[in-house]
Amino acid sequence: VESSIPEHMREAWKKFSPKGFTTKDEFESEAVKHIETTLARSLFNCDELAAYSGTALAFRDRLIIDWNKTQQRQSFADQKRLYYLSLEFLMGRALDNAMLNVGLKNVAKDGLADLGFRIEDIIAQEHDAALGNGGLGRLAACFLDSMATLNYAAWGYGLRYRYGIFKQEIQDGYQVEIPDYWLDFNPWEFPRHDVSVDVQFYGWVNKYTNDEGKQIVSWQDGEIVTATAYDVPVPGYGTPTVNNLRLWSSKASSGEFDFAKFNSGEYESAVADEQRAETISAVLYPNDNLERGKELRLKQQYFWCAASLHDIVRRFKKSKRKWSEFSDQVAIQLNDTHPTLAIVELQRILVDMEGLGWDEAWTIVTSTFGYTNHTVLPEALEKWSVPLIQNLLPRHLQIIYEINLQFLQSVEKRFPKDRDLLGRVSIIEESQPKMVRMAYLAIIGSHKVNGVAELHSDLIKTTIFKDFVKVYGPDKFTNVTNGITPRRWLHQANPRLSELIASKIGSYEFLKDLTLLNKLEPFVDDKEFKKEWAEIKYANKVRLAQHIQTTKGYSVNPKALFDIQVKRIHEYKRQQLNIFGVIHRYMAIKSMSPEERKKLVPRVSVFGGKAAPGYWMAKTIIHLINKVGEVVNKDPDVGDLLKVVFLEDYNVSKAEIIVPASDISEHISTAGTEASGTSNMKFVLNGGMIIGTLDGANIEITREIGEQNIFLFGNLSEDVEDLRHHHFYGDYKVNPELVKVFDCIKKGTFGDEGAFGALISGIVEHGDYYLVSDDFNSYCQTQDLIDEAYKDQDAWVTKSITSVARMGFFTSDRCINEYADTIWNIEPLDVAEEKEVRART
Ligand code: GL2
Repeated sequence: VESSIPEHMREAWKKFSPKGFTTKDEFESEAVKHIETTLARSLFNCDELAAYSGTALAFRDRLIIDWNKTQQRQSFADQKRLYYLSLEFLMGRALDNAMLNVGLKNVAKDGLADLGFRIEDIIAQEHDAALGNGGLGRLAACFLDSMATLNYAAWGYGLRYRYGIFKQEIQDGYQVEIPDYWLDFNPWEFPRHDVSVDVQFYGWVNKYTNDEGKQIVSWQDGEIVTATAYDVPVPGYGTPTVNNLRLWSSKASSGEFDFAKFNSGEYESAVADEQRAETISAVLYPNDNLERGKELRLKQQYFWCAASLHDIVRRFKKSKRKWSEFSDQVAIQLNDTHPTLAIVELQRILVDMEGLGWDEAWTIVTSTFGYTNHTVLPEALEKWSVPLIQNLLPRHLQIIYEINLQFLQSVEKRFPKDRDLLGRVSIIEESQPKMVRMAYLAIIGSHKVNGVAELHSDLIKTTIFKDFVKVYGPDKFTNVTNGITPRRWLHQANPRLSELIASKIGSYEFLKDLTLLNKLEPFVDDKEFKKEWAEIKYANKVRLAQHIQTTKGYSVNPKALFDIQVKRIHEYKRQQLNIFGVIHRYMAIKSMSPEERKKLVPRVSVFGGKAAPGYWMAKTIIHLINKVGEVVNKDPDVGDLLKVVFLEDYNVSKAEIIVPASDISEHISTAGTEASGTSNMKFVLNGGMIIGTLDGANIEITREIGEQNIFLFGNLSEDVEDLRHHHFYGDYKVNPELVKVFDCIKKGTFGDEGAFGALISGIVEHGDYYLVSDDFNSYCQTQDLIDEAYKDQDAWVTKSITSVARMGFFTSDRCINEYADTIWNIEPLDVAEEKEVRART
């Protein structure tokens, strides 16, 4: 690594290079300096937003110092790096996280108090960075946190959307989408105008033999769009490592913004070109577990893959190593199939641009990539039409066909008698039009394929990728069960619980080694400890009740059992099962005598989550929940016994308030449909119980915390197929209790019954694909068991503590170490020396 500053002048640099604040006074001085100079505000017009900005800029400076050093250290170390390619990074807010990770939150708290502000109010000023839909995007954010905390040299690569996931409002019970323009003031990104890549689209392929007799392939003409890098620092917890998340933004290339056009009076068309280019990174597609095959989405994917790959290759070439060493220096993980074109792009770079032979290049490619599958739902498996790719990426289509040809030839050789196999594993689906199956391309181009929970990883081997297990053998397929970062999801979201745990087990080390939570088990009978544990849960419920009061305008009783289901709204996640259960409960309460009602456990049913704007059934579910709430919440027969709350605009920062406040949370997907789920882990880690099906990571949570500490119900995944078959061909009858619920809806109890017709007919007439009726009985019975269990608060708290003590496995640190060992083959960097230097200065 070379420096542009001559040796003898470096002393001046060293003398003046900033150290970053550590004391309260230093923090105040930095914050005030930023408020007065960077923001040009004064003591007389400093509102909370300005105070947030000043605080964020002060912390940003602090992070940058460590960030620069980390990047230098990683360059010097010259070790293998991991690149995590994800179209989604659901980061949430950065300030609180930065404060906790550098260990200076209390300093900031006291400093802000001196300046006249409450730290909570300042933190709340920040706009969420909501560049993701749900679990998949949040997983990527947790992974970045763990990679930095564990000192891995790892970068994230994504898109800098101008609009993140839409904001949700509820109007008259319906979801309304509002654009999320989040970049007004974002102190956490650094535009790198000097780091850009020109990305090509359309055009045609010219193949010819040059004078030396070599086959040359060149992709010509078309349209060029420039990718500009925006870097976001990712601090680790309790370590000097600050990694980099690089997000690409699109703009017309200077060549493209055609000055000739401009001068000849075609101003409008020149500006239109410019806008067309900017459109590529303009908006996050708001679908979760659904692919729609839109050209702009394909453009996004290629734009981001091409920019990232060229950036990675550029960095590798600086090292002057041989190409054969590429995969010793570079590991690339594909977060779902969205970045699959990266495989094709690397092959293109190596063969067309760097002149490597096909086989040599392909060996490099396949030893570089790993692919994570996140779903078995057929509607979510990406396929792109051949004509679309042909038009947008003509050279890539040729390469895909060549990859497929070579692959199929090798399969044919090994399985000469199995003719059907070739059609089944072909990357090209012989439909009208032909389609490219991206998951197949991802498998063929990677050295490892992993699922995200044990059941899911088994299912992909026996269902959607069965034939590939035959071709490659089982070892190519592996499991890495998802995890969550305990820094954000315990320490930041639930500081009092984190403090109580630390006081019991002697330190905050558990935030870096979550298995240390098991030291809590000896205290399950400690009266004082249990009392404090219960008090903290109660305080968190009071906090959520206040949030409900301010956002919804009515009060709920914090002593009631809080039953929470927050996640994307999806038929397979079965919020409809939950709300039908709520109606069932409502009808039961209505039919009870006052004496009977006195024995009931009061309940607050909380829902939250966004529906994809085009997902009409999911929107109908939201509508029903809101209409049930309107009726139940003002029914004098019910009073405090049941409240139904739909919280608008569920996002990461709201989750930080909601998750610590649950008594019970619901993870009730049809068995075999939820690949993992990660909010289940967050709720249990915060001392909540869960009601769930034997699906995704619920199964492993059960194994870890014990069957007596979880409320399981419903059919098993191995029975789902038969049940579905029976719905169509057997003497299928809808559960009679559920029929009563439907009758109640049809009577117009919750307003216009026609509005909910499709929800009912989906179950009664169209085969009940998600098995709501099959699971309804066992769901309701389990809810009754929960009521009973909740009456014994002492036993409940015991379950809560025991469960938390056994949650060590579900940290994302464990995931990242597993990926590092079994897929990426990377080692953490030693930062001991750096830590010492920090401690001394
Ligand atoms: C998902 C799965 O649905 C979810 O179960 C899993 O926890 C996450 C992370 O692995 O991935 N797959 C997917 O397409 N989305 C998810 O949240 N959107």
